[in-house]
Amino acid sequence: MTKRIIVDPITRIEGHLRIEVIVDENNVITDAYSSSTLWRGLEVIVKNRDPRDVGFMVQRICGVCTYSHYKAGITAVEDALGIKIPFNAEMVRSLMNVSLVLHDHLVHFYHLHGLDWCDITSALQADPKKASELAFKYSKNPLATGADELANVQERVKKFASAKQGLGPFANAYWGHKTYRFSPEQNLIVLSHYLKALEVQRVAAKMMAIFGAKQPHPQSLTVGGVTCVADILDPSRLGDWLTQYKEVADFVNRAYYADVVMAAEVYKNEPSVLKGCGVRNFLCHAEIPINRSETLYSTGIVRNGDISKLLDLDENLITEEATHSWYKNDKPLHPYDGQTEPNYTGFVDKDTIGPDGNPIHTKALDTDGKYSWIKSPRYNGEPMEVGPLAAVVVGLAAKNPRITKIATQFLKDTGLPLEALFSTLGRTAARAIECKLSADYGIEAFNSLVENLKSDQTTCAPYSIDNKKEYKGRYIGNVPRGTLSHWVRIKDGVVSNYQAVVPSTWNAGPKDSKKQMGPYEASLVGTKIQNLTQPLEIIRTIHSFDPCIACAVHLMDTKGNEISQYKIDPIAMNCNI
Ligand code: NFE
Ligand code: MG
Repeated sequence: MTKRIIVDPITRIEGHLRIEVIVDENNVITDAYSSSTLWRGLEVIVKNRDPRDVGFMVQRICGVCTYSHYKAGITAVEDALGIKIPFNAEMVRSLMNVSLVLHDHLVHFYHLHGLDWCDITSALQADPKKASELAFKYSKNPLATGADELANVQERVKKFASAKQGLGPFANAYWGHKTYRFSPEQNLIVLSHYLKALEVQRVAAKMMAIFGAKQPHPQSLTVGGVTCVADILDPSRLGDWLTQYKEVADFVNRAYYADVVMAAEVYKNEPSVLKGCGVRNFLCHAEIPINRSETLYSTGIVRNGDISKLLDLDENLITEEATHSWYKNDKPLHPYDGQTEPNYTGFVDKDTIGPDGNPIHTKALDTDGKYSWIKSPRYNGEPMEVGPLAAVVVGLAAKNPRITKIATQFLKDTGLPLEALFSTLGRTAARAIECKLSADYGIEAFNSLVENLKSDQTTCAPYSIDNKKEYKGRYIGNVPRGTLSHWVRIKDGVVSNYQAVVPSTWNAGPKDSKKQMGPYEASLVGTKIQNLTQPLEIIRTIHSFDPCIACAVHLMDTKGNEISQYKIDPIAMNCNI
């Protein structure tokens, strides 16, 4: 009988993700299955709707990267109708994108992924003075790490720990796990930044609301341009964005980047985080224009981790298939012809050996059949990793000057070889590099906007829809979790087909008909788990992708049928909700 470890749900992510792995007698993962157990329905909902409404609806795919789907929906329709939006609108969209990237990556590193690297209970044993001095090793100008400030952080967390609810949001982690590597002082530095990041992320959210009217689910994009005209023409609103941008960028450079350099130093000797890159093909698409000719991100494909060769991205080679997904029609289809017809086949009974070594009878994924609500996107028949690591790898291959500068500096600051990027640790570092890209260079879009406003105040392009004509168009670009594309067909003035191929779909999708694993699955194979009842290594690697399962599935049961039951023990969770 095989030994099967099931982690369900993976917490500190968006949505519902289940991971099942098979381990050998040495507790090394030999096979892995990634499954979304959540079902939603946005591609179907926008059918037969006015294409001008699509952006507002598809942004409901997700509550995290709402702006990404909003912009994708609007831009796909603009592409279909042949609309070229004014430069001011392009730059304002970039400023909103910069705001999103800063917010999203900060929250992910500290509040979703941080506790995979940082042992909070150890921070309570630290000497604050020593920690304060140590912070200068990782930043010339460290943030939130004065000795008094750090002592105060310890006091706050000790109060938490001794209160009725125990460690509160920090409870139920894997404290004392042997693969935690930070010293007590290093843990205290990260903990102080964790708390500070709670304030800074609010500033980043406000940045989005300046031009978006609100966050999440901003409101100011429209087919043809943007509607936030009064904000663009008001110097005090522009000034607000700039002040907030500087505050967040400062945190990225003095805290986030410094903490990742520190993590690289101590974790470069931890074998379990130096694996975790099973699919070595990477796809990225240009995004965030900062002037009339340059974007922060580059377009292309890198195969087998070979950054000496940048391959052109041919959009015709993108497909999605459903061999192991709960949909009808298993065939790989290009998204313009994609289908989204559910075909739920459920779980199966399995005899297996559990983490404690005892035989168990359990419901498990039907791994020979269909086992996920996520489809399997492929490029030219191959799986691709998308996301910050892909952005950095493709950026280096494309000789993108800004990405190359930051990535080269990171390798210099840490003494790591390039190969180290192809790992769980590298993926987490790549996200910091990507965040720094927006923190250091997002200002260029701001300057381009201000300069252009001196002679041109246009914010929207006129257009018309001919109901007798058929249109098709797409958005393809890069959002915080990787390359996102939306594909629309318009007929009789309404949407006739809509498909979203989403970053977490690329990464979290199940095997395909050729048994090729997607990036989550492949990243786990070969990892040794120290303690099968505490599979921190699985969680760390999966978290390094920053999963968003709402995005990955973007379907829901419109009849309100029960899909599955979740039993949560509030006492075990140790929280007071
Ligand atoms: Ni729901 Fe998203 C991003 C998109 S998901 S967060 O970034 O698109 O992969
Ligand atoms: Mg889709």
